[in-house]
Amino acid sequence: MTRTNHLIELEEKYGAHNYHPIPVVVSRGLGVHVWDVEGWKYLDFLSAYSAVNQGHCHPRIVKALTDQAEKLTLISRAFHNSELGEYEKFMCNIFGYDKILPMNSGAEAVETALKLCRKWGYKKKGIPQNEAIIIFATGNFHGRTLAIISGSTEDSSKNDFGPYLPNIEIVEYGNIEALKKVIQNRNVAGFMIEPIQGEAGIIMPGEAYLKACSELCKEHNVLFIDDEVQTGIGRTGKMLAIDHAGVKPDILVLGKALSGGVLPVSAVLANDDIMLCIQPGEHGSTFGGNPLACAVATEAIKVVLDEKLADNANKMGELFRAELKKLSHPLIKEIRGKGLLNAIEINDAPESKTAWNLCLKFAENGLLAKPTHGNIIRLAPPLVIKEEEILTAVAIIDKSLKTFQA
Ligand code: IF1
Repeated sequence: MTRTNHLIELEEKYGAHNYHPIPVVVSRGLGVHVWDVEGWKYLDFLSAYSAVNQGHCHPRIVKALTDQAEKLTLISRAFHNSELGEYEKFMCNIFGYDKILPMNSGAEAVETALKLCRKWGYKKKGIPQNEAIIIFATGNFHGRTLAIISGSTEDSSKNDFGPYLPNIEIVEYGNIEALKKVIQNRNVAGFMIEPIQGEAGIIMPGEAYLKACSELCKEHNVLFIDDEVQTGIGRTGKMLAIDHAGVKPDILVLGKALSGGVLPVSAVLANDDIMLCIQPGEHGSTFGGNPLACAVATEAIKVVLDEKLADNANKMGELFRAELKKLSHPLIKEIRGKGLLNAIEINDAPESKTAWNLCLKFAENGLLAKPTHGNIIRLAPPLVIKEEEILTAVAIIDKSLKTFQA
């Protein structure tokens, strides 16, 4: 039995069955590459769902981690810590907000944003107690907690996990008229949106839509909550995907690449009139704002800025899509994306195994990717990728597609 099979069997036997991974067991990573336990090398075109934007084991981020790990990792928020204040100042300056609230996972930060939005709704907007409404979009993905899945429109995320949180309205993503109708209700406190829907299959509603949403929110005194957990930190060619639309969200949610994929670090940013609605004792977490996370996140963001990774994502993304479009294989229905958040939509039914089988072929040929919604393959390498590696990836995709012609 191979080492790969042995390790997969262990997971199967002792781990919960809440995932169905591509059968590759990864044990090492550096930059855009990872290696499996058999020693095979791959280009990582998932980047841990855009958490590893800075590349695997970035030496500067790893150094920040190990340096801080030797000093202090966690003290809790019962006391101050030497790293937190500087980190908070740094983040507020970079993203242009008065305050930051540090959390750990993306879902926790989204939950925090929902709670903050409700608090603001009651304290500032004057919504009657327990009547605040939050609007979500169809096809959204904001995480796995109960509040969040209450706003989901995906059966697989939702079914058999009820009862759900009340006072959630759903509007069609990309349809401004739908939002216009629902936002009339004076009890609406917030509108939660991904500027590009990742899990839904890289769905891009366009900058005019996002701008119009933000204006509608302003007009109706509703908070525009921007979930940039997947699209943020340079991924789409700007620091935030919403920057393409020139929109400033009322509440900004960050996660994933905020730590370069080194440990779970997330954050919610807002100005004082919103953030100060939450007072001591009303929200928090044991690990949020821990000194290890602060040191790592500061370095992770500095790497994105120093290495101009957003610019590189923009350039490499253009090249990647242009090269992919030249392949014109009958299995390619559409190539789309922004920066290095891209997708190939496969010309076959979502129920078909074609995209999955193609990803197995990619792996055999040295590239890791995974389908979403059956027939969409997300292609999102670390932002440190170089031209030559983009061309290698396209060659692998081409070679793999060709085996499907026969
Ligand atoms: C998994 C998907 C991607 C997110 C946005 C919040 C969160 C996520 C926009 C929550 C998380 C995940 C979770 C991960 C796979 C990944 C994913 F396919 F599930 F939908 F990226 F597309 N907002 N996205 O995309 O962040 O709590 O996970 O830190 O395996 O569930 P988290």
